[in-house]
Amino acid sequence: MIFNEEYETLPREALEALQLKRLKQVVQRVYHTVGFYRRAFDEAGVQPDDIRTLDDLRRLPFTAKQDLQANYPFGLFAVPMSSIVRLHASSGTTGRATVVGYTQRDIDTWSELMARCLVAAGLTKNDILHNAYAYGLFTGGLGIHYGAERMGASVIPMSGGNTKRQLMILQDFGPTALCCTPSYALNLAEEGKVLGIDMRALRLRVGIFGAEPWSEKMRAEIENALGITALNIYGLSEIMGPGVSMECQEGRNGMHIFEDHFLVETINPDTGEVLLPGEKGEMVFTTIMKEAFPLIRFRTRDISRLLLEPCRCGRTLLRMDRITGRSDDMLIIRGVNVFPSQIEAVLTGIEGLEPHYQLIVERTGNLDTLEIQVEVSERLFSNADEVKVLQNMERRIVNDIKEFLGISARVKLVEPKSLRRFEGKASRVQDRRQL
Ligand code: DLL
Repeated sequence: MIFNEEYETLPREALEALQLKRLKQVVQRVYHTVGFYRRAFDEAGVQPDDIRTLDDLRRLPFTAKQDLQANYPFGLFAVPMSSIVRLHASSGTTGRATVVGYTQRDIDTWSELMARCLVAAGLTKNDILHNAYAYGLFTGGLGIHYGAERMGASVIPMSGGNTKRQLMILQDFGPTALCCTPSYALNLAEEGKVLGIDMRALRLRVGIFGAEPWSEKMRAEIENALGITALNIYGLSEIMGPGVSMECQEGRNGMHIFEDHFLVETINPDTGEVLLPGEKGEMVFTTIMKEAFPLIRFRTRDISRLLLEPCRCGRTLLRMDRITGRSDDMLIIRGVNVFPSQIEAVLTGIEGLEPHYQLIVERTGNLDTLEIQVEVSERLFSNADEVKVLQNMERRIVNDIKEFLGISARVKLVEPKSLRRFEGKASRVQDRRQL
């Protein structure tokens, strides 16, 4: 089934005509309402009237996450605050957080695109959807919730955490669809098994998983453990939240991008050069329908490629492959986006620590773990006959990391000068997860 038959199956020519019309409008609008874009376009020597074809998109400058941070919190909004009905933010409360706003029409659009995703996964009004994405500033919970209501499924607003309760609801309410991160799906399966629940015998038949990288191997594991079809959903707060692209149950290979709302380009992350369709690189999106927070050529830092073969589901929308990496150092730990620089900011704010640290990320069972190894200063170390001093310090770091970044870490204080030093670019992260 296709939620919006007309727009999801447009012939390429009609789609491109629509895209061009919408692109011209959004470029005019941001130029006249957002100081940042006016300056950026002027600097690049391009005016809204210069956009005559879709290829002219390339003449516009990129927008980076740093631009969002520099205009924190609302500086890039293209409408007055009175027109904003919802705010969300990407995870991380220090430095790197980005805030996004929606008008009522943006919420309606997002709900429709999420409804398209759920219908692409085979959901109908008769389905019950267990939504275990976190509700709150994170876009996952509410984004999926509104989409489910829009297409008419019964949504259970579980939110994240409390696995035992989740398992109880899964048994008692009999949901037919599950939304959460892929690692949490495996975690649910594992915990269920421990409690003696036959997870394959639940009514679940389909799962919609995303918000973190996963693999075909994980897909097979989840499908086997839960007896379901597992599909991939992609999105990011800046562009909208979940629902930028979604795998269909017929194709199960790559996610259809809602190109009537988002223009996609693939670029070489080092040079910014636009690559040919199908070549692997960094995905760049331009929103052509958003009112409150339009983004022109936003660099996602996500590495993927476009899949050009037509899909048997009948949608004409291009697909993108799984995300295979990032062109920056962002980590996603238990669904929370974390930059090493955010951890560094917390560590350097604590007296008695040296700016030498290592981050070790592993997956134990199905859960991500983060260990922070950090050197203590000579002074603290020589005063540290009392084990208590070091223990207190460790506890403080754990608390600060939890408070500022929302993630649980293990902290190991190490002797001064004991961690590896780097001659060139420091490589402070060891990501040992094998997905
Ligand atoms: O994770 C939105 C979302 C919610 C997507 C629920 C899917 C489901 P952010 O917190 O802003 O938004 O994080 C966005 O997560 O740039 C990718 O690096 C990563 N990501 C999202 N979906 C996938 C996926 C939400 N399917 C960042 N595969 C993005 C791999 C993904 N990585």
